[in-house]
Amino acid sequence: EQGYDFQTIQDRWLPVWEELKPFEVPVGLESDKPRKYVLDMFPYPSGDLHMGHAEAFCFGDILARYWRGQGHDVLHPIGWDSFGLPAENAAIQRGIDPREWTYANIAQQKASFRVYAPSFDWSRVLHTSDPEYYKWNQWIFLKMYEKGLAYRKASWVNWDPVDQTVLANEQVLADGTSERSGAMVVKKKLTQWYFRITDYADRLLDDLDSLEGRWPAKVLSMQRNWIGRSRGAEVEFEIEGRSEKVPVFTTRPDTLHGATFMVVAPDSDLAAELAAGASAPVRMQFQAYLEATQKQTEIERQSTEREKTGVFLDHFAVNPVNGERIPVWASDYVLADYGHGAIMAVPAHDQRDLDFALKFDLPVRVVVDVRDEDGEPLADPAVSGVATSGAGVSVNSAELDGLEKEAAIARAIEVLEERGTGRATTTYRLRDWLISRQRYWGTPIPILYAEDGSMQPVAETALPVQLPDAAGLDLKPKGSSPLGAATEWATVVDPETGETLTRDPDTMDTFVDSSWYYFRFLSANDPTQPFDPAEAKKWAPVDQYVGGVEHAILHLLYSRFITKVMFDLGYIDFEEPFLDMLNQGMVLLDGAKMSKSKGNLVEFASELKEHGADALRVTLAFAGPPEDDIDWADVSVQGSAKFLARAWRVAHDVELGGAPVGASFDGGDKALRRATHQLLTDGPQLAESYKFNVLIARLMEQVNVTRKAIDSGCGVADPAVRESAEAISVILSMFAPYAAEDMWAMLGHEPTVALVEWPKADASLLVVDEVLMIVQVDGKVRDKITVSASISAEDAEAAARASENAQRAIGDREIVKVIARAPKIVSIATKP
Ligand code: ANZ
Repeated sequence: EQGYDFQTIQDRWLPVWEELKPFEVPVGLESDKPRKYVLDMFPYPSGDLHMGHAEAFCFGDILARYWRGQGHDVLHPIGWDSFGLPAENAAIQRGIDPREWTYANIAQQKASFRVYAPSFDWSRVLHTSDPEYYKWNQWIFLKMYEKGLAYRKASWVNWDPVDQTVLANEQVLADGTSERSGAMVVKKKLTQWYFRITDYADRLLDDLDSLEGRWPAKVLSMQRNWIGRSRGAEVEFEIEGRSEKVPVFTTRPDTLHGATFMVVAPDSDLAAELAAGASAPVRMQFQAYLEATQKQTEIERQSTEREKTGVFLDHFAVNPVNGERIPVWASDYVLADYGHGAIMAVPAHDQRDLDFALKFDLPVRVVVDVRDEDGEPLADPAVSGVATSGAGVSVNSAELDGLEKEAAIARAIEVLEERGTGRATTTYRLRDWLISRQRYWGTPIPILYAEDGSMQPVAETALPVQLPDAAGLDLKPKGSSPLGAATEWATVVDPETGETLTRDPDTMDTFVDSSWYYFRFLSANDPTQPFDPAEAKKWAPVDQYVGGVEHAILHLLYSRFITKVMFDLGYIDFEEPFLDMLNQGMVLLDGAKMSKSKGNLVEFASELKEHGADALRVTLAFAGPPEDDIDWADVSVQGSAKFLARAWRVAHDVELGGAPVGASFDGGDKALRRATHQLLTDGPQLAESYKFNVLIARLMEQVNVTRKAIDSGCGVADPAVRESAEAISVILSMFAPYAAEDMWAMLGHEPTVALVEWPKADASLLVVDEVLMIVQVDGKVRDKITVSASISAEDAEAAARASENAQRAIGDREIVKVIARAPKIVSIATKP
């Protein structure tokens, strides 16, 4: 008989589980059990699984297994986010087909998962690069197009000059470089497809309230800031010589009387139009300035450190509240795609405007009397160089004079509305979602163009528009999609009209793929629809989502958006896709992020081989709260293995000499039973608040008390030992499925322990039947002694009299009276 050996145990149970398929939940399952949908953010097949995957999938699996143990049907699917640039770039570098590269990596990750053994339902596997999947991306696109939620527009985009592709704002790092290639991002004008996510800005913002306390606070605030709702007013300015009025967005309509010039974004259409009507030298100056602006990142443009620059556009606007002529400038601190791309500048009360006014010698007029805490007026901004941007009372502002900020804003809006020159409005930082990518390895956009440029959607019955073979295509980035060169693919003859049509050559942003994959899992193999609404009613939304905080903004925002679109289309009856979310920390080494380039990579595959799946999982879960980073240099996988061996030994001892399977636990050792039932009582609360490390510590304690009971207590034959061993096996299966299964078998049960419900905690066993009794001598507490809760008055008195501390306090005085209030207190009175 040999001892605990992870390899033997893995080899024993893996084939059994693969035969049993215990985690498959059939589509159409009818069951009275409550349900949970537990989902891990699906992996990107960039190579083999790494330690980050090991950690994230460990936590997701703990929760999936926990809910099964609580008697739930659990849907815990897995798939691959298998389209995207890295596959394509790697393929270009190695001269192989991105498809081959991708599916080889998927196969490798599947093989690693097989041994690591997360409790996935393998019957619902999906890969977003399969036509059976991306067909439905195209279907969603067509639905969005029908609803006016997908549209095309020409705009300045962030362009990665190395990867030769468009980047979302979020992919441009704070230093202006591309998150993908590290190159400085430039601006380029392109006509592309957008999803109208801005139509959903209010709902996306307001519905975050329902996730309060369920999503990490940090993620909620990142989502809120990203949407960036700003309430204010839209004010229309007339520009001399132009028939159309120009609207500006301001949060401070109360400062309108202090607007002494107007600034437009150099890269806006308005700036180009105004410059076109200016003198030749102004036109040239403007052109040069525009080019300089386009080299700046949005962050540089908004920096308050940079000296202000600009060009006077040779035009004047008219301030609608006082008829004053004010000059119109172009400056890069005004952004083209925020508000209306033009502002009314109020230098006295806005620092950017003041910096600009002082640089170009423009007038500064105070219209708000702002004071310090002592009630003293602040220094004149024109002199101090510091704008007074705080709240105060309006001055020099006609009908607003004497009003406090909020009242003044409200009154200013009323006045604007009365005169028809402005109105209350709300602006958002959120931009529409640019989904066109000029790359090969993605979902083709299902749109056809006629020779006259008009477009028509591909018929739903003609989906999927399949990606052509990569063979013969030059995938190297060159600013237009490689698909355009696939002439045979790109050219379509309309069967009805005989007209020659051309396919849109772009592919979709891969965030489209991941924005709805949690729906596809519900009907992963259904060729007739993206998902079955009846299945969604059963399982969705996702109860528990687990993944990295790096997806705090985009993926979650897009998923929330698509969910709301599905709701509006009538396919589902809920509006938020993910109810509870756990963001795991990172796995570090010596305090640093692991990476190949730094040479500090701990390879998941080699760790798995050396220590086995169970020890790795226990180590990851025991290292600390799951939200915290784990430093692999600080953990002890050996320690985890030792704990597993100790736990396993307990079951092994019961197998050899314990109470028989099915034996009644009544009458078993009380102290051990109490420990077991305390663990069963506390476990759920710990698991549901993600305190996996604490739960493992409790399991360790339980193994220790059980070992003591066997070796120097009630002995292995006591039924309480079997009860404890079974509880350990069931709870341990959340963390260490192999060891737990082996224990369960040694305890005489059939596989699999993963589907066994936790034993019910018996509250009556928790009643503590020992208490601390106080012993007083002449009114002073002299001792506290442990006695049975049901001790009699006589026994209590005897115990008190026997106390050494009490005897010392009594000395040689005579005891005159003893009052015993068992089991709480015994008071002894003496005669001095
Ligand atoms: C006049 C004014 C007076 C302003 C004042 C502020 C203080 P948030 O809060 O971020 O929404 N603004 C408007 N559109 C802009 C653009 N495209 N690029 C750069 N700045 C723009 O900021 C709104 C304020 O930012 C607006 O209110 C406008 O300046 C400026 F004492 O209007 B304000």
